[in-house]
Amino acid sequence: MHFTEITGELVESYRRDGFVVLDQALPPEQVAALNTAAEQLCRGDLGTVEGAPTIESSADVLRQFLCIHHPHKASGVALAALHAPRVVETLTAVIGPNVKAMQSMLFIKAEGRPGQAWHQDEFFIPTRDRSLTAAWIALDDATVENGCLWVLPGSHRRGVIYPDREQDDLRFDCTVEAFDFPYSDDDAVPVEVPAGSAVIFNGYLLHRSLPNTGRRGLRRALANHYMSAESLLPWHSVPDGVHVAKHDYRDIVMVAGTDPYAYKGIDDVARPHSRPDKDGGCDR
Ligand SMILES: O=C(O)CCC(=O)C(=O)O
Repeated sequence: MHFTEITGELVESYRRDGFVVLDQALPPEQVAALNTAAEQLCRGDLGTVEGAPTIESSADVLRQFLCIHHPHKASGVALAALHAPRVVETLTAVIGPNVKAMQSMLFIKAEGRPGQAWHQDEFFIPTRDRSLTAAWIALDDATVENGCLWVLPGSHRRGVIYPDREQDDLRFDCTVEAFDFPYSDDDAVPVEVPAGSAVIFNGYLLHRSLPNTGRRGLRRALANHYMSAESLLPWHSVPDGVHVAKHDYRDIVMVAGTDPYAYKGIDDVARPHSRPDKDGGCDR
């Protein structure tokens, strides 16, 4: 459901469906500034983007990227977007008073570029209290044609992480796909949103996107990830039992309330990097 106000009904809808749309989450000027930053990042004007493709034509530089991870590490505009007031207000309503961010992803997705197969974000970013929440902000109008998000409403409610496997479906990039869940593609609903609106969704919600099949045009979006500041984040850690349980990823940005682990300090380890798609091979 779409909301313009942060109400009890929004929270109820989020708990039931696992997602809500917050309309006009960002003003048009901020969307325009983010699109300028996207161009600067792709051109290399904001520093190195690891794994960036070799630029073949400076006119079409954006089209050569599918997604840049951690743009907030290079762009002040992307960093400011983590704090977007209406998004943060929604996050505190659905997560709690203390909220931290640990990741941003800037999708460029030009015509012909692939989507992401069914997945749950908590599979990749495992919080300890299931509080992972995405704010996926459309920077262009997102439509079925240009590859908007699709969701399986209510699929977060079991609190189960479904199995994942490699896939070679050309509609999707290199990311693994979730499978063996009790839903079919017929249960999926597209989430078409205008530029500036945010899809706020639960880390256990099954979602995917399809390729941009538009004739010409980008489908840009900024996906920011947040969680409760009370939970440790055993992310990017070596899987060796006890140490995983204690590990706490600290390259975070507090966006609301207080950080109970402030005494640990903040790390600065994440760097902007380009996500491979099948055009460039899936080696990581
Ligand atoms: O923007 C897209 O095409 C996919 C985004 C997505 O799957 C995600 O943010 O987890």
